Amino acid sequence: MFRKVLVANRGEIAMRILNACRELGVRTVAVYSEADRNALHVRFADEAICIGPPRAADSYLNVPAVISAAEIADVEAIHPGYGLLSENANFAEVCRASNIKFIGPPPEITRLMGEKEKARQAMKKAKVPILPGSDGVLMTAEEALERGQKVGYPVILKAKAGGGGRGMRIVREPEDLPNLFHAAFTEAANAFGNGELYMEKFIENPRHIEFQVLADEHGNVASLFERECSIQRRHQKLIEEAPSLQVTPKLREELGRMLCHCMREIGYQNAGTVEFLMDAKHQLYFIEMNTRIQVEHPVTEAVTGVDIVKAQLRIASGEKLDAILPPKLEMRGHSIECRINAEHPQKFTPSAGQITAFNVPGGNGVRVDTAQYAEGVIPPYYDSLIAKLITHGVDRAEAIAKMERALGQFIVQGIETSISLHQAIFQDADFRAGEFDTGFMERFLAAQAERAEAEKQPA
Ligand code: MV4
Repeated sequence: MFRKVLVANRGEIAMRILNACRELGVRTVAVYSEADRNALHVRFADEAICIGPPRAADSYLNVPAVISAAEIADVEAIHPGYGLLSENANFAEVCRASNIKFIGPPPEITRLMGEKEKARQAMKKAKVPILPGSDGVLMTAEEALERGQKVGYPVILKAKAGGGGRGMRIVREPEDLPNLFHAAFTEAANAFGNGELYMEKFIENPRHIEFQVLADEHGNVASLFERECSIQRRHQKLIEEAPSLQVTPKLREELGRMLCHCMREIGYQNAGTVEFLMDAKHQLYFIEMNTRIQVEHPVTEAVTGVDIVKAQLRIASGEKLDAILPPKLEMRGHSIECRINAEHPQKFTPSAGQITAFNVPGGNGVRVDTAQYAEGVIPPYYDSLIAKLITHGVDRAEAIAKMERALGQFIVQGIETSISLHQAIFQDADFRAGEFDTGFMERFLAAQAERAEAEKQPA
């Protein structure tokens, strides 16, 4: 195991990684921006180094600053967490050149998966189902029209360098394609410095289901099964759960086997998440792969009993999966996660500032991952996630009951949070029945707004 690791992140995930290191007997180094001087990850690391001004671009994303801190502190490895530098292949390359182990896959894999159309073709080659679409990027609108004719409308244009929804356009009629092609190209070129597009058949209101994989550096791969992530708004997930009610034991087994084979073929290493869309016929189609630890990893930890962050550290230090994982991986019970954001519960505008009261729920089957505390301050510079509330029950009904109980005991004053939004979602009959897709939040919010309007003006 490593002697000393630098955590190149902040907030709850920095605390999560520090905790894993501490339990493994690994010394830790935090890095922080000037806005995070009083942050918990600074307090609980063995050492902490300020790497720059508040804006992430000037600190947490500043590769020379992070690498300098790693060299000064003499660490053996860097854990990037999620977001920030976690899927930056150039950063992973600089780590390699500096003789620092990047805790994640090799840069070549990160680069492959970052080029969404190449990832698609790699998965296709390994016999993982993909949606009908283009083979490679589409250079012109004419080429896209030709391909659209073959695929059949509606289709979706996606940015090769994209992900997370930017640079995407749904095309319902061939007449609309030329304009939408140019709009998507321009948006992608501005956002990613690369406008190249590819095409897929468009699935109306799909479910979003992802598989967690772990791969060691000796060619062994394991599937830690799936997570259901359809409750999202504008590509920001709000609630995740494991298992998915839509995935049968047979499908779980088949896809897990397929992914293990595929990841071995690609040479994948460390933790990864393979994202799928599920259509109305319950078919799963690969859309993209995330080469990092994910926000929602705790629901998988709850149902499998595997500490995924510790597994990442052990894999990166050369251990084999059979030494890390139990002999037989199984899912036990049901787990749900609510992302608690510092934002207005209906308008979704960010809410930075000073916390004045903070009560965190606990008890059997309740986990809270947070780096916030009473009298803490939420700086305006970073993402709005302030806590993750995770419950684990013998079944989904118990996980829901624990969540409702815990949401009622989660008190955050001084700023606005999404706690009341979660409470409303947990009242929803379709949500409770497990009947939802990626269109759920839009319908839910429209119905909520309509009810609020009706209350204002009684007929
Ligand atoms: C799609 C799709 C329908 N058909 N691709 C949005 C983010 C990006 N990761 C992929 N996304 C989608 N790709 C095809 N061929 C619908 C979405 C989509 C979506 C996907 C997952 C979770 C939430 C979503 C919300 C809207 C659209």
